[in-house]
Amino acid sequence: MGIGGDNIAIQFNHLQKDFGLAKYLVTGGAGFIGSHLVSALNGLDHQVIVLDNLSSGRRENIENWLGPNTCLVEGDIRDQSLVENLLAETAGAFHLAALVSVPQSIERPTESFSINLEGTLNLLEASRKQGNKKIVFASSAAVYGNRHSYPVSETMAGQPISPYGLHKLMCEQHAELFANLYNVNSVGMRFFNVYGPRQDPSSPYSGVISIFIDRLRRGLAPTIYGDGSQTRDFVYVGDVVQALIKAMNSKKQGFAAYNVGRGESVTINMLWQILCDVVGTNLPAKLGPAREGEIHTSLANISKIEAELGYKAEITLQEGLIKTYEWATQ
Ligand code: UD2
Repeated sequence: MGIGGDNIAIQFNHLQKDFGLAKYLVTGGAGFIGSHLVSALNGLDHQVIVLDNLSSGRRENIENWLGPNTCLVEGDIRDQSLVENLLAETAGAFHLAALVSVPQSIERPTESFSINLEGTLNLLEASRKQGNKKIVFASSAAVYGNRHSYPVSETMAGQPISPYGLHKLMCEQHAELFANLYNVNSVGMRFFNVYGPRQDPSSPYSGVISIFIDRLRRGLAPTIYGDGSQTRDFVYVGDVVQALIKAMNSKKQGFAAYNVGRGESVTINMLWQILCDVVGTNLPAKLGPAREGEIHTSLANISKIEAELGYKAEITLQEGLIKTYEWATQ
């Protein structure tokens, strides 16, 4: 698989207006979503400092952009003085470094607390000390938990059912408190199921699309957990990058949370069928036991982010699957 994804930067040239040229900190910038953001920021002529401990991120993901405008600092988001020093050099931070897996957070709840919550607090605190630099951070659909009605809207109270969801909700609550007490402006981006080129399929916790595409490449049947009737709202990584940049660009004061999805619900059975159609195969999937602690339904109401940030999910699931499959097989 190649690095790919340069076309994503081209997609964002229209965002240059009003954004101004600046230097940004991107934590988790060598990871899947972070590396696409770094590419887009480079395409917009911004300077970027990437902070990544390379635990799941990879240097190769951003190799193409390292140079005079972009540097990689290997370090931990929990290192307060490092975070403060790096934020001091920038106009604001995109905070994507996290322990991102729901099942892993169930196995290692204290580690999730430490990385996801303490890491975010470090940045909020650094911002407070430095005259309130804007923080746009990755939150999650996991803050909602299982609900009785869908789609979910930002006005619904959080009812997380995993440590990961709880810790992301606590990040948002701290961010709101920092806005009220210290005027730190921040935005929590509630990512739904993000997919696209460079998503690593190698762990059992990897995103389902990366795993399914990997199986297809190797002519192997995937395992669908449960009966496959569970649904997800899949959003292409390019659309997520658009949302992140628009959030940084927004003039809104205080704290805001936004759903970042497509607003479309797809069952895992349908997802496999669409992928088989894209590839032109007819491989039946195996069924395995349902995963513990996971939500059954996920669907975002995206009217708030559309109205307030001008976000539009541009890439259909089929288009995104084609792009991702092409990248995986190049
Ligand atoms: C996603 C996010 C997670 C969190 C959560 C919020 C990813 C990788 N994870 O978790 O960080 O934000 O949403 O709700 O995006 N599945 C299979 N077979 C496989 C792998 C997965 O059937 O080989 C199913 C799985 O049981 C689930 C669905 O596919 O129903 C999506 O799984 P996932 O791991 O891609 O993402 P999810 O929704 O658990």
